[in-house]
Amino acid sequence: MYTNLKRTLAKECIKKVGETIKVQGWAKRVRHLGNISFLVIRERTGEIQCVLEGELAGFNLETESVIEAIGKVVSTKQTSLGVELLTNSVKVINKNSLLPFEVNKKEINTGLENLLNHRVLSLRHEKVASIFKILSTLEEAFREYLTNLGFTRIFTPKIVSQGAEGGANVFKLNYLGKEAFLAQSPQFYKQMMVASGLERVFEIGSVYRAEEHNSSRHLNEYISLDVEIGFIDGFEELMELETEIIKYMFEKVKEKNKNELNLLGIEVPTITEIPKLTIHEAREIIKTRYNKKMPDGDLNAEGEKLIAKYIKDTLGSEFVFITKYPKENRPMYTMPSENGLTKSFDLLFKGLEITSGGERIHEYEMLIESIREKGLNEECFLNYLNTFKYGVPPHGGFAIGLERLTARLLGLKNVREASAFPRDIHRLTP
Ligand code: AMO
Repeated sequence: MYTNLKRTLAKECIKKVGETIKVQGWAKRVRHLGNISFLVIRERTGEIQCVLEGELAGFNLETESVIEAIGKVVSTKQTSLGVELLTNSVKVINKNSLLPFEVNKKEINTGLENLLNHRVLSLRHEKVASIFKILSTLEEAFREYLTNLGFTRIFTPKIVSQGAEGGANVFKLNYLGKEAFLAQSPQFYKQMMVASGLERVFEIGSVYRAEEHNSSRHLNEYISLDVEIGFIDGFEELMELETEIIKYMFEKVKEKNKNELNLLGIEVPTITEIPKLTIHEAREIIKTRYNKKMPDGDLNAEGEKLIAKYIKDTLGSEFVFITKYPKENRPMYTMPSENGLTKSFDLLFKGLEITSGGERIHEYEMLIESIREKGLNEECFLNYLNTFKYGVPPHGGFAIGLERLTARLLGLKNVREASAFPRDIHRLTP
């Protein structure tokens, strides 16, 4: 009799009072109270309570089984939807077997490794799923903001002949008998696309870093939100643009993810202006205030936390730009400035670097010199270098680590929590 009924989603039930509908989802919980039982079905738009009476009250099943119920929608004050289903029939579409941990309690009571080992199941928990709904909004807002400004979205190769960022953390692979690498960053290609005449480009894509250490901040594969712009007036312009992008991303999360933010108990910071310190100033503050020695020309993880605390205490900001790193601490493509420094910056959010960026060298001879100064072989960069023979405008850009941004915003202790299927020093599955 009901076989032709289309599925109704939980969020639509309120409009169907008095009608017979079909709902489908996962069985979250069944409570038996004598000759009446309450079955809660969870799906992507919410939860619907099904009232089972008479013979149906004895209905039993494993929670998390896939289930379908048909019945009449009635108003009630007992559920957050304001309705429940007086159930006529209920059937198990696909049975669940034993769960490795409970996903329907307020908190998941298991460690991160177990949670990642059983990722599909842990994502059934509302709080865990909320992380990825918010991450999705951040990505969408980034794309939307730049598209509205006339940027072109680009897609560049992830199999490359040369690492762009230098250092040892590059994955080698066998490319049909030739040595190749997984891209550490779309750096060279985004610059080449600016030079092509597109001028303003962005890319959202996976990048790969062979990180050998086990840390709460590093993934071996992460999503890089990359921006590159031609005809800039100076590297300050890049920080202004990034501030506006992050403001927009946060506003969108506030607007679209009220439920998720509520569940996670997160208040999204309101950004006005982001303070700036040179790396020299930041190091001085850490030395005089906290008596800590930092690595040359840089901050370590402890330094990033201390400077974030200082900025929060003195200026009330969760963000700070650290600028003008020495040449030795930045890649060969970075535009130098006075006294051996560079036109570069990092952005810290709640004590963690979420962005690097800066102005790039756009003159061929200067770039060759910079490559040589780093002790690198220009022969390895021929294709990239050739671009600079054809008239490249002053340009610059930056990259935001999407998982790091999400993890900081949501107060997650480990960046792996913001990656659905993280790749880390030990993990290649699921
Ligand atoms: P950088 O190497 O600093 O710069 O990376 C930019 C941002 O990417 C994120 N990130 C990571 N996230 C998770 N796990 C990792 N192992 C990891 N490594 C980096 C961080 C970091 O700030 N080409 C330049 C960017 C540019 O100048 O445009 C680059 O890739 O959030």
